[in-house]
Amino acid sequence: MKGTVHYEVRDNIALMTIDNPPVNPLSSGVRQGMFDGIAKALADNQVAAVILTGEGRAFIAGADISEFGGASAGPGLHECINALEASTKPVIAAINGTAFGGGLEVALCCHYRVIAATAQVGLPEVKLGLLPGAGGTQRLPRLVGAQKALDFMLSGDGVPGPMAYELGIADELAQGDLVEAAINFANNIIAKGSPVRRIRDEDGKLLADRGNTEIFDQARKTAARKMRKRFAPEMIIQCVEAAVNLGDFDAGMKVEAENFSKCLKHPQREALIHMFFSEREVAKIPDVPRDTASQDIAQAAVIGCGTMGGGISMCFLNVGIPVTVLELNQEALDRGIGVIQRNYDIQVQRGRMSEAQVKQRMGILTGTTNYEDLNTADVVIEAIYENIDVKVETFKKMEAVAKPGAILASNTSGLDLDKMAAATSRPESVIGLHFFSPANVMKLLEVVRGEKSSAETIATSMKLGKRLKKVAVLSGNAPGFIGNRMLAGYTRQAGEIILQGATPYQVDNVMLNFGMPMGPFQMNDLVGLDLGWRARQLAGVKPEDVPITARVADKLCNMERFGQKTSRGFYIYPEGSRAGQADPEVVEIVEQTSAELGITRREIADEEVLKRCLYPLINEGARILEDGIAIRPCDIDVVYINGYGFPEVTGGPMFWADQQGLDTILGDIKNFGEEYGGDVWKPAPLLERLVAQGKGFGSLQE
Ligand code: 3H9
Repeated sequence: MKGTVHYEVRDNIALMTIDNPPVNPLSSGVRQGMFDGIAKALADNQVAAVILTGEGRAFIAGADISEFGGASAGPGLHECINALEASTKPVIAAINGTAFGGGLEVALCCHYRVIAATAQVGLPEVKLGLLPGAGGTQRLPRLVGAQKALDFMLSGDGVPGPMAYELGIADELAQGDLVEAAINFANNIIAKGSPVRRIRDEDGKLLADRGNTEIFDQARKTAARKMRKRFAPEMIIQCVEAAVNLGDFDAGMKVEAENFSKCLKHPQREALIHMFFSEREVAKIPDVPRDTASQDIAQAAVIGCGTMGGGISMCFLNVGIPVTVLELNQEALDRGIGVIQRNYDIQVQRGRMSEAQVKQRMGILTGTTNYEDLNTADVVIEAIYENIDVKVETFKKMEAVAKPGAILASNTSGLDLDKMAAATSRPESVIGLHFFSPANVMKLLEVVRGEKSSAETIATSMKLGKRLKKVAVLSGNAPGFIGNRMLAGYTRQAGEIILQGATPYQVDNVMLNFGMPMGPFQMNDLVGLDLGWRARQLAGVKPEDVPITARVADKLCNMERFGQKTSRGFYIYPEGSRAGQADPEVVEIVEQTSAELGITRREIADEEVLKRCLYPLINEGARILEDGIAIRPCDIDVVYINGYGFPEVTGGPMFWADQQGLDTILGDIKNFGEEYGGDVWKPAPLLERLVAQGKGFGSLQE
């Protein structure tokens, strides 16, 4: 059995301490320990009250997610919490740290809750494709009302101890030692002879909400907007509706159990739990053990204060790390710092930040035009434009001033890191830190290891990623790294499909329906069609040598339709709007381009569009694994979900591919190869091998 509960009696109080490191999930041993502990306390005449608390940084992190889908020993969670709630002696939860999911539900079964200011409570089940299935959907609305309970459960976000107290989730905010505060609280109850308080028996808040359908209509609208295509939110809303309308606790629990079971069986649940573990797995690097020494990053420097440099600087400022940002001249520096200030001001206007927080962040930002000023930074990141020669020169300048041992990093999105490392005499300190735009928003950080990057440099960079609140994934050094290398096939296919008969709007709609936040052409408009067009002009590429998949975009650029920035690209953007409208003129340009290329257009089914856009990702993903650029399939999934908007509910491209069946995908890839030819449809050897063995990508991680 996993985990345990320590039991001790202090005077007239039984103290039960959950011990299941690192975060005390409700594994079999914990459930057994709670079940036995409460029985023991009830049988002991000396005991007048029970306190339940957690060892270490968590109270209880929730149900043990790793037990889902398999058989588990010991009493069930419901048996345990029913025993706690039914106790005739008062049970007090002393919430010392994180009380999430089943953890908060256990606390809600206790008769009272005392919380530490540093603790956090939340019901994050929705993020795992689940609902609070241990009475949370029935007890929380009784405690705080349907509206607040829904906000809480649909966002899945935690709230700190003081807010939990304000909301009425906790009865006391502890000052000083938590267990002592809980003992005092218990003795007060005993002295007053207060009855045990069972939330299940309270219905005042529910009666106030009965008949108010507006709460649920609003919740459904919010869920449709913020959690598009998710199954669990509607299940949660139905449970709270049942709590409010049925009134009877056990009848509400029945609805909760039915809906929990539906969520548990849903493929989204499996995919989201795969993501939960994958985001933690990516931190594990076989040849860089967890105990590898790492450096403390107390100061950072960023070279370049354009879109990327400014965003990267904000990442550091947001977590309190002082930054020196360098630009070539004062004008560019002022402009860059002005943009950072404006971005923070917008946060204030939206109520997401206070003036004081902005002042604090701007107070630890220093601008310079002098490389010498970078000499105290523990990490120096270049974020200048993508040109290998300029980057090599920049690395020479960086190393000339950087202090010994400082990490020298490049934000390149695909250039050869080893060439930059070779320009320095300390290649062991060189690493790629590829942030995604907007850097202060996007969660992904691709950490690129060069041939000579030391274990210490890698360990420091991965830890830095976590500190910057990013999901850091290690990639090998090869063109495009993991993400952009895979993306190339996707965007090229989209370009080809429109020449063969689809419209850009059909392709975008197919990808939107799949769950992407935007389609490939909407993405092109956002990034700017002019980037590729200008690069081709600078390189002197003749019109006839422009890749056919870029021909339409180049024609649009010749008409000064660069995308969102000029209010016209593949779409038309009405004044101030980011929502584009389809444009018949673009369809004409596409059709005309097909004709020029001698391509006969035909109707292309949505299913073909989807397969042709997604399968190149999977085929290339297999090659990336084979080349050792990504460590595991789950690393690719984490990259695609956090950096490229791949829908989280699919579990990422490699997990999704396993769910579709690799044999079907390989068959389609071969068919597309026969029909369209090209390297993109040459099956990756790993894909063929896995199909021959009847295995999936997941088998590579077993
Ligand atoms: C639920 O409760 C359903 C019920 O309503 C109904 C049931 C009937 N189980 O994140 P960290 C592991 S659903 C198993 O790096 P942090 C994690 O994998 C659950 N393992 O630490 C990692 O392992 P490793 C609702 C878990 O301090 C290690 O613990 N609860 C669980 O950054 C450390 O984790 C949630 O959704 C778990 N529940 O963050 C909470 N939780 O070291 C999910 C963690 O081998 N957990 N592990 O890689 C979290 O949000 C964060 O882990 C937490 C700690 C905030 C608790």
